Amino acid sequence: MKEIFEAIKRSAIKIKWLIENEDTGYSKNINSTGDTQLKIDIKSDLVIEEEFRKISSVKEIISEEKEKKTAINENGRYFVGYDPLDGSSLLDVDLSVGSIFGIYENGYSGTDLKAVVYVVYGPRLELVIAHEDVKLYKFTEKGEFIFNQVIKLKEKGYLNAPGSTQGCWSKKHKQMIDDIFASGYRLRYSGGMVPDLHQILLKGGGLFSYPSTTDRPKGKLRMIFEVFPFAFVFEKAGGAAIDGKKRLLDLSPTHPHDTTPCFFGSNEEIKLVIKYNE
Ligand code: AFP
Repeated sequence: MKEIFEAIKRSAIKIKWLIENEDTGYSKNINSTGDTQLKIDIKSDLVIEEEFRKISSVKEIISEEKEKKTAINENGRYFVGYDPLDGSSLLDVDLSVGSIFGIYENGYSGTDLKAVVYVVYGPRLELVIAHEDVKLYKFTEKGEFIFNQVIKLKEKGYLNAPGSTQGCWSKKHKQMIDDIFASGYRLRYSGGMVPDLHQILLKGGGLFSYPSTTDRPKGKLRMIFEVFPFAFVFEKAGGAAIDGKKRLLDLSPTHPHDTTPCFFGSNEEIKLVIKYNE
């Protein structure tokens, strides 16, 4: 596992360099989810694959940018599902973006997840490892990631990050979001899952939601690359993550790019989501 964390750290430093120096324009390719790939999405994906090819413990990888799984090392133990550059459409306006890595064993169900790493490319380069607990590391002038703090959610927060557009929400979901704001929560939503969830985690709690919508009944966010990894992080940090009713980590995808509605938060906010979905 340690060599996977180290490979991700090396990738993060290289991707940060790409973000600061490379063209953030579109390529001619369309990925499996139907998004036109940015040139930097493709380059970041290659950086990560190259680093995983150097180590022995990775058996297989599946990237958000690729349709199919890629075999790495027959004798490897872990399967890594990753989104090389999540929220990359925010790069042209210079907002924070991130990379997400789910480290699985045996397969790609929520219960196969053994550890998670995510990287935040913001004004600073930060990396979070969720294994036994959730640890934040900051990249320093020494050229390495230094441990900063253990991330622990409070029972209740004050931030609300509601995804998608209101016009596509169900009446029930709109009512819940309205009630949350009426009870004093503040809106914090950049459109980048990594920085939006990182903010909730570091500010003690709140709710991030991407529900079933009229245009996307199964939600937008992908189980293997986005949803399971953050569900794991939130649970390890003392919070919870559900699809509206069920625990997200109890779900299994039937296709690598399957999506699901998702709600991540501290315990009080998730209890509220359950109440509204009864
Ligand atoms: P992009 O990778 O296309 O920028 O999408 C980012 C993302 O998958 C995730 O990071 C955000 O939380 C979510 O989309 C935002 O979606 P909405 O704009 O529909 O709220």
